[in-house]
Amino acid sequence: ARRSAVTRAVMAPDSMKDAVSLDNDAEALTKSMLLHYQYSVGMDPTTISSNKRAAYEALACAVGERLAAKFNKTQDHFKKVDQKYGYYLSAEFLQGRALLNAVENLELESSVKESLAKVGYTLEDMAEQELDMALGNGGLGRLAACFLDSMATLDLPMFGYGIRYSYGMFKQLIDDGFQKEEPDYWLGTGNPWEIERPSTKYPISFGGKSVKGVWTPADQVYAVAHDNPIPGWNTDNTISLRLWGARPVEEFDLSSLNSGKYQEAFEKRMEAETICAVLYPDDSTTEGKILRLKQQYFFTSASLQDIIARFLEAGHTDWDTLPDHAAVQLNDTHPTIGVAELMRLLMDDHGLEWDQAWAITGKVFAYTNHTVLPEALEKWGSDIMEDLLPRNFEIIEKIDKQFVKEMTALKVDKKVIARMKPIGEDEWGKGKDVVRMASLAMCGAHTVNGVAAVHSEIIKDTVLKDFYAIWPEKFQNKTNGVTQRRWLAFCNPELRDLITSKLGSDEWIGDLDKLTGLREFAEDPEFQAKWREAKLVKKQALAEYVKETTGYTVNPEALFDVQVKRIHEYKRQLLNVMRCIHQYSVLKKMTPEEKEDVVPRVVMIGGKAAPGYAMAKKIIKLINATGKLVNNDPEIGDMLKVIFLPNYNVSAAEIIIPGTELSEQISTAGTEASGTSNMKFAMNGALLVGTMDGANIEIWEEIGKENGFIFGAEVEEVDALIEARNEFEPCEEFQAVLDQIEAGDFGDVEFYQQILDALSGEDGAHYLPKDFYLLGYDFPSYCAAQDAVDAVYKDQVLYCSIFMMFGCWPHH
Ligand code: B1N
Repeated sequence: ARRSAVTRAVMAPDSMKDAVSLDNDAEALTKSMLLHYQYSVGMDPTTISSNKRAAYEALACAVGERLAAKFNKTQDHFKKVDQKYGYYLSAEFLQGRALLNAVENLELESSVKESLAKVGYTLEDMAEQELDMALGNGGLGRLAACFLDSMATLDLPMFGYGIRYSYGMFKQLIDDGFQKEEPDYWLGTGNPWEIERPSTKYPISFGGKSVKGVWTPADQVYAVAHDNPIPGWNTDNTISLRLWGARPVEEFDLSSLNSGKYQEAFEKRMEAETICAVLYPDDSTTEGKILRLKQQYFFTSASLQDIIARFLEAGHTDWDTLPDHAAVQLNDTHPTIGVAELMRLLMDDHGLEWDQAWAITGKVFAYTNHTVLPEALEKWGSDIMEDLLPRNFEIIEKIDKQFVKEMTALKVDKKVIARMKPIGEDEWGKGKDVVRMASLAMCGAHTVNGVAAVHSEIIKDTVLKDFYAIWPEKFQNKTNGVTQRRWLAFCNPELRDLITSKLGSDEWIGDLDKLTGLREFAEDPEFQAKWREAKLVKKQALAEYVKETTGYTVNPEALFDVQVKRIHEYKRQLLNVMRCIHQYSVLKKMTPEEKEDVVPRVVMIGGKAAPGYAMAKKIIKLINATGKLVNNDPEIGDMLKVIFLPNYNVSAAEIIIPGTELSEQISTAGTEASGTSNMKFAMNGALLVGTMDGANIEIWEEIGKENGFIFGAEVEEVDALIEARNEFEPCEEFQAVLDQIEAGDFGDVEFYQQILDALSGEDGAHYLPKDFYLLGYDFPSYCAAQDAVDAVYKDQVLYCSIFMMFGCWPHH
């Protein structure tokens, strides 16, 4: 909907021409907003105070043109200095909302508030109008979004490249305790932040045949660029998240329209639009759907063509210098088809020979691994790959042959080569040949990294073990990080202002290590009191949010205990709710005197289940059923509340995380690659109860293990414990919870049978070995860790000083 400032200057009457200013003061901003209200949104100016949505759009345009100005300046600068660009290729970017982030980074807060006051709105009114840009599933997509923020703030010349999905992550509704999914047509109301570039487009081909390296495709679409400017903090540097949308090459077939065949006429158009229609809602699992491979190839090919165009446009002619001008980071294997695609572009479009192209390719790509779960490792049937991308498949076959030759020369065992090579037998797929994307990434990239120290070690012993044996020098660690702009400074201004006043400057917003300066105040009673005040404000806001979204009233004085993340067996929301059920029984048996001593607690669990993940959906139902039983029991009152937070997403997280006092990071050791909400909670002063897994370990290294609530089996013990599962007897309390579920306390026993089978059934009753995630083994130490939390919470001085230690966790 946005017109540029220039267009408006031309369109505006003479008297208004001087009004087109991109200054940041309230007067200039108000003028921009009012002009956009009339000319971009197309509304009668007298209606602005009664049309919130249109006012938001006008404000977004006014802020957006200021972003665009900085973006243009940045691109200009990058071109002049001809630096090396970094490119982050990701099938997911979980951006959330843009308005507040832009307003804060552009330092427009006071002007915007003043402008809005004139038309009767608050900044919150406007923020609430914006739909989340939910083009991601969870941690992996949000990591990509946090990286963009960091790259912009660190003045780096970078681009994010992804897909402009029309439908983002589904909306989760809770109906009688069950998850219901609704499509998220976020583009339906328009996206005022994006700049569409119809002339920046590349052809993307599919199907057909490749004969002797000459590809005759069956279909073609265009990938069209849409830039989403990403501002940095305390800098003018503004980079782009460039998302590709699909357009038909020919608009529609006029001859079939003329002969009355409307459907045929628009078929190609529909086909093109389908590619970018919807984000696959699987987190840490993959479904081998052709459309997903199409999506991956579509955005990867477009991005690589764009990268090459930029290289050529800068006047470079020596292809060997491409790696000096472009570094491409592969966010998991989702863009890994890029290895074959860059080879294809260099050879078929630009005339390079294989060896030269291969040397360049290896220097351009780096690969990040995000999971060790076998169900998430991408494999495509060779037949599917060959049908959809015949020329790329030919190239992969040659990479495969070259790899075998190289390994044979290194005297690697034949069996080992067979399980490593890019094309090989699928161990689950009845001997069918598949393309193994992680193997292709290992061959085509110069480095691979895990996302937390422990995870980077685990991949060396498990999924990438064979590659570690031959290419140890390729292995690195890059522990994940989060942006303290969105996750502390902007979503928790109360705490931000307190920290800034104590440190005497807001430099920590650009350099989190500066937070260590808070350590000396950890036991300062005045600071603790202010800290508690700030926390209470956020707890009240969270309590209101709970009321609005669930109808439950919770006491802001209780301990707020939160687990928010995708629902997955390995993340063990089930362990959490089982402890709640156990705790309920404990409370029911208490004498009135004992009850006096209880630390009241609100346990909140939120997250989406992949629509096809039956077990995860049953866990959601069990949490809701537990809430229904516990929350309505007058004997329990405020002592315990169990709440399921519906439709967890980025904007909900911005309310939930600041209001949390205890964060649950309780995955089975060795399963959560990193986790990133653990860092966001820590920055907002929450205690952490968790296992020695992912980035939890590094957080505890910083703050001292004595300040952690650590429980459960450690990575080294897990395999042996799973092995010994049939000899293991869980404790009475654990068994009692299972008995309660079996007794029907939470509804239909048959419905929960799968949960009972997974935990206690014989091997074979479930798709994984009995209690594969060690809930029974970890249950007693989990309960003990929770009791330790209660003890600390009672001693508010100790609790506050530990809070402060968490705030001091430096960022990597
Ligand atoms: O990536 C995050 C980590 O912090 C989490 O621990 C990890 O679980 C997450 C296939 C995935 N790993 N794999 C995925 C997502 C979508 C998909 O289709 C796999 N997500 C993670 C950031 O490093």
